[in-house]
Amino acid sequence: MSGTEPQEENKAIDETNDRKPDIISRHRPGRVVSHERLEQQLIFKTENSVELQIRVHTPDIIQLTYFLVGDVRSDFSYAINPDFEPEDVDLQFEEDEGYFQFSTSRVNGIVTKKNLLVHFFDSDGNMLCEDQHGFYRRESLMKGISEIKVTKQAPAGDRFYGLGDKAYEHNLRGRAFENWNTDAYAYERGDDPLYRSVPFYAALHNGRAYGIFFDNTYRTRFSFDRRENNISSFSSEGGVMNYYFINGPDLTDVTERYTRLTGVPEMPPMWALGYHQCRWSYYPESRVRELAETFRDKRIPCDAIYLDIDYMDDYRTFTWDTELFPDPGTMISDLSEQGFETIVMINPGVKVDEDYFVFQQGLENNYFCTRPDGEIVIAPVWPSQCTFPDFTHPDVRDWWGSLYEDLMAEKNISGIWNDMNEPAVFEVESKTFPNDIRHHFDGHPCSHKKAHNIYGMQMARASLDGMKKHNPDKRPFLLTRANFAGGQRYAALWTGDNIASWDHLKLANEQSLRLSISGYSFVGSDVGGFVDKPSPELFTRWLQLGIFHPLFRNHTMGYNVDGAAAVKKEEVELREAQIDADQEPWIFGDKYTDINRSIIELRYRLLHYLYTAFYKYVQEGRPILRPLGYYDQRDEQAVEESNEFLFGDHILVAPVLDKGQTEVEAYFPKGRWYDFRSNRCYKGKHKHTIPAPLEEVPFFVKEGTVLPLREVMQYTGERDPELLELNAYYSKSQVASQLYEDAGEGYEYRDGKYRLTTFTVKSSAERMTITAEREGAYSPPYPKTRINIIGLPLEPSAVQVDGEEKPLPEASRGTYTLEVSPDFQQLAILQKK
Ligand code: MIG
Repeated sequence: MSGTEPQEENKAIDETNDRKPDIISRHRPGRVVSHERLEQQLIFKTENSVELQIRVHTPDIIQLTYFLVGDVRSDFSYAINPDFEPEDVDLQFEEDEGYFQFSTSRVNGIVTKKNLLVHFFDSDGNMLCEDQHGFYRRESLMKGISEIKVTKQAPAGDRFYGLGDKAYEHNLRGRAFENWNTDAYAYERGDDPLYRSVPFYAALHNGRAYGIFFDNTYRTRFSFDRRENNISSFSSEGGVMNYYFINGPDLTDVTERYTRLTGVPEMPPMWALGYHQCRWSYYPESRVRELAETFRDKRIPCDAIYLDIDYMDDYRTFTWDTELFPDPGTMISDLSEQGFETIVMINPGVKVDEDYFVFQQGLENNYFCTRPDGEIVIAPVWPSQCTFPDFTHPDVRDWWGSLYEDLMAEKNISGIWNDMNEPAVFEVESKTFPNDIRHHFDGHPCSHKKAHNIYGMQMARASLDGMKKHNPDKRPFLLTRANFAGGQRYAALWTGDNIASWDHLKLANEQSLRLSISGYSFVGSDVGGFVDKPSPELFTRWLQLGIFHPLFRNHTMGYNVDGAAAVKKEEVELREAQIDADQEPWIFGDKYTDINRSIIELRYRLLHYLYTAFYKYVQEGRPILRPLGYYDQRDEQAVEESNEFLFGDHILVAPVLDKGQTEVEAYFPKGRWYDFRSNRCYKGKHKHTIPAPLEEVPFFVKEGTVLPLREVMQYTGERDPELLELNAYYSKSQVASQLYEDAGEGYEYRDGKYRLTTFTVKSSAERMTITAEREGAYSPPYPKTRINIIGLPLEPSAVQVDGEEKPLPEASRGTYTLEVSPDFQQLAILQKK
């Protein structure tokens, strides 16, 4: 009810009922009666006891917290990156007639004296974000806080992006959304909430962007002009109104600053960016081995194979079904010799079974979640009756981490997949825990209302810590389903139980882009769709999209149709049932197998580029995937475009997302873009019709880019590459691009064993030059570098590499190819005099 609440007296008695069932109080700030400044903090108090604290963390990041008497005052946050360091800011503060004014070098703010409204402007005085009614809170004696809320102006034309995982178009305007982690099996477009909560959005107002991060773990609601009254709001069912205003002016700046505040993961192992094969479920062992061999026989690159729930002994987490997998250690090491990493599922529900060590340990140490009166909560999930570790307790996380010892240290597992950690509960309408369950919350005890949305995140944290502890030299790969803002520090995400439909293909892209601009770049969808079986065409198009998503995993629910529990049938019968539901890249016949192979190979060609984009994400919080509006927010057509996207800083992807489509009407944003296939160059700020036959992937490289290409291998670590290939695309203006390399595994890069190359392409009427500046102590294994010079408008007479004249190569279809040393510093190609 944005902005429609009547201004009521505090502590009004609810008079609609004679029996006075409850005492309701509503609070809106009145007149400011005092103010105080403490270094980078400003404190305002109103006549009716509302207190606003403004803390300036950097010139662009400003935190606002509202308190009332009796509130728990704590800075504790799971979301904020523990390594985030506020800066010394030159904060100006002044009192004026009707308001107070504060400013950093980049943002101005005012606080009104009459009613504590807060408005933000950029340093040139342009309005960015204005409170409408500002802060509001409603509570009652019987129920406590039921709503805390801030309402802001959402002028016509303002657009809203982000919010983590919403199966919705980019611009969120016109709708309200909720954050409450939910097992959303077979969700459809528009369904809300989904598996994870990221109470962060970015807004675009008059070409300038700002962001709001509402750091509150309760069920939160965001409304973006839902009632067409030009008002936006964010609210929660409890806790404290505590939010961050994040300045732009570019949308990408907002994501980067938010990501700096909430953190990034470490560099993944290179193999984790390869192709992953999953299904529910591959078993028994012979089937897994057959799968691995088929990949190698058919020469389809693959780096990882997953074991879904059926590998466990009756769904007991941290156990093996020894009939299906008599010797997992040997199987895993054999797979690893063939170049496959094994990833296994671990769920939070612990089977109630007095003979089961995980249950016993949890019970003995009081590690399980309890109700207010102390009884352990028991609820049905896969193993039937389960108890649930309270991952918000540091001891419980340590213990959970210790359970990974056998998998990590003994069996040399490479990755873990945490599922069902919303937490999901079967058979109840809420699909999750009751609200009254107690949590430790790292020393700030609370109910499930507060801990629900971070439960999965804390499980992921415990898993990651355990993985690292028990195999410290190996980079961990962790995938989680539920998560919360900041959880990108711990795990990659997939978009959950999607459906093999064309609309879901589009959604997979929208969701991955949205997650990426919300701080989670390590994302992807179940390629091919989880529910139902894709047509060969849909599958191929999905692979073509998937090669641009950082997590590239094919997954399907297989023969577990209608969500029924997997029934372990006789082996023969089982295989028959499975075949019908197969979704491996070779099951659609030879024609498609060849196409699918070449698509996956293309992903392997792009791995250096993706790895470098990942490095930038880790260094700067730079999102790997961005909608076009995040590339040029001043370009209306780019802002309106919903399917095309930027993959890293230099590749534009125009995916095919419709059935039967063989062309794309692609909008090219500013700059000039080379078609990777034909090297044809397209002018930006225009629409072009692009050929897109089924076997081709239309994508475009920005002029001036030096695009690194890796050798195709059957898995990323198959051998040391012989060659680094570089496609250098001509540009009139000076353009820089980078290549980040390290061992792709282990931590030596932290001791300087990495190599960051900055390529600069420059051109004039006389020459095109490519310079390479390098830092770091890593020497890449390849002895050769091959440069393909593309798009050259000159008629060249000579080539110089590091000052030495080289024979001019023959051009092939306009491309000049040269071999140079991997340490070359400058290459110049000269115009004929
Ligand atoms: O209730 O482990 O989203 O990827 O294959 C279903 C079986 C449980 C849900 C996951 C899905 C996984 C499936 N799991």
